[in-house]
Amino acid sequence: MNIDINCMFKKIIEDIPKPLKIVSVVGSGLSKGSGMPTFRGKDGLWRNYNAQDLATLQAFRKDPHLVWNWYKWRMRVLLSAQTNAGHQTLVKLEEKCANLGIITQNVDGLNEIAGNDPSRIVEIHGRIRYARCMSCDYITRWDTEENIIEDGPIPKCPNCPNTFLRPDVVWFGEQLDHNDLYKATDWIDQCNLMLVIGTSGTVYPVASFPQIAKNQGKIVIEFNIEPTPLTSICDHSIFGPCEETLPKFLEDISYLLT
Ligand code: BV8
Ligand code: ZN
Repeated sequence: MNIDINCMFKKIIEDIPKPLKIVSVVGSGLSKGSGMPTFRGKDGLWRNYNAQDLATLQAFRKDPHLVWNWYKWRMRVLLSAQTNAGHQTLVKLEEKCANLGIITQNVDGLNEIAGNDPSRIVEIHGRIRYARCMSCDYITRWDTEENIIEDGPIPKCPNCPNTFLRPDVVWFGEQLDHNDLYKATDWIDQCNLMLVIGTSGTVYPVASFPQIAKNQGKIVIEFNIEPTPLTSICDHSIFGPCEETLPKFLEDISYLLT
């Protein structure tokens, strides 16, 4: 993959105040290289259901078995997934003291598994490996082999009789965690460079983060395989699979890193 980092891009990077303080806004495209399905691409479909129609409290209430089967399918894919060079690049940025934080829409936990400091990751749409009760504050890991068998039992709360647990994620129509939002917006305020990686820029409020960074005069660089609604906002877009473009980007800016 020959990514010609043109002189305009080099100028953009060189004009950023040093040391680089990078906040990364991440979507399912970062984990695509690890075999995880994206949400909206053709692989986002499961049994011909649209992910968006399953990731709601209404869908869960209507058919908890169907929604749990979807999560069990994703968990089975995830249990055999490895982190990819895109994840590892974000770890290297942290090792070079350039990573302020990662705001990820992904629920797969792969940034922490790759080696990023959990305190530098906001899983703003939740965590697929955990399940929580809808009546009390019970929460537990559920990603065990027996729990991910399709059409198997749905995890139940030990404290609340006959109460199903739900995946510990934020569904459409649900509020994001205020602490997560606070931490994410604080990193945007502090950063001098935002990387927007593998996201279609269609889910709010995360899709508004690049515009917020631009309004604050920050540099925003997009990594995607194709243009998105965010492309016109970004100072630069590097097109290609991010598991290839991110390592090349790190190579090209390494002279700027401590
Ligand atoms: C909320 C967890 C208050 C579950 C998910 C305005 C303001 C606020 C809210 C709204 C608003 N307008 C509408 C809303 C409501 C809604 C929303 O945004 N709807 C959209 C569809 C219009 N937002 C909410 O409900 C949020 N809650 O704001 O509360 C509120 C409530 C109600 C009404 C108003 C306000 C909660 C949203 C969270 C939903 N939960 N996931 C789970 O995972 O099971 S969202 C889901 O989408 C995933 O988290 C996913 O990560 C995320 C975003 O999608 P992407 O990551 O971008 O993935 P996608 O497939 O779309 O794109 C992949 C991209 O990667 C593509 O661009 C592709 O080209 C690229 N790619 C592919 N391969 C590669 C690659 N790039 C690089 N390299 C590759 N190799
Ligand atoms: Zn309970």
